[in-house]
Amino acid sequence: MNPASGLMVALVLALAAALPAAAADTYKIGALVIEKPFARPSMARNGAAYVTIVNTATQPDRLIRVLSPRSGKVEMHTMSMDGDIMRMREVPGIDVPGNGRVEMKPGDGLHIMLMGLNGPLNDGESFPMTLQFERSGKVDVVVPVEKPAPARKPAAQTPAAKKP
Ligand SMILES: [Cu+2]
Repeated sequence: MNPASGLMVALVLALAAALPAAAADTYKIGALVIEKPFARPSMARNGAAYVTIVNTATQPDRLIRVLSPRSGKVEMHTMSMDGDIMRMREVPGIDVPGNGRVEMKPGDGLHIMLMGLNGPLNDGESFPMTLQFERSGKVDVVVPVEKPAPARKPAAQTPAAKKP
C-alpha cells in the first residue's frame, strides 16, 4: 500500500466514524423523520412492520397509505386485548400530532400489517416499503427483518444491577 492510499483509507475510516450509528436507519420527508423501521420474522401469511414517526412541524400530519412489493396488500392496524384475546383492526390512517411522535412497537397497538406475504420474512433480510403522508408526501424506507432481542438474564445473575 502506498502512502497516498493509506491516507485515503484513514480518511474514509474517520468519516465513517463521524457518522452517528443510527444514520442509515433514519429517513426525512418534509418535517417528518422516520426512525428505525423494522419487521419481525414471519413464516405465516402475514407479517408486521414498525416505524417511529417524528413530526418536527407544528401542523399535524397523517400516514394515509403504505405499500411494499413484499406483500399484496399493506394495512395499518391497531391491536387491543378483548379479555384474553388479541384483536387487530384496520385503521384508515395514523395521525402524527404536531411536534409529536408515533412510536410503533411489537405488542403495543399500532403496527403496519403486511397482508399476503409473497414469501416468509426471514431474519436478516431487508425489503422496501413506501409510506405516504397526507401533508408531507411519500418516502421510501428499507425495512430490516430482525428477531426480538434475547430476554434479559434474571437479576440473580447480575447482582450489581439489583435494586436495594
Ligand atoms: Cu395487524
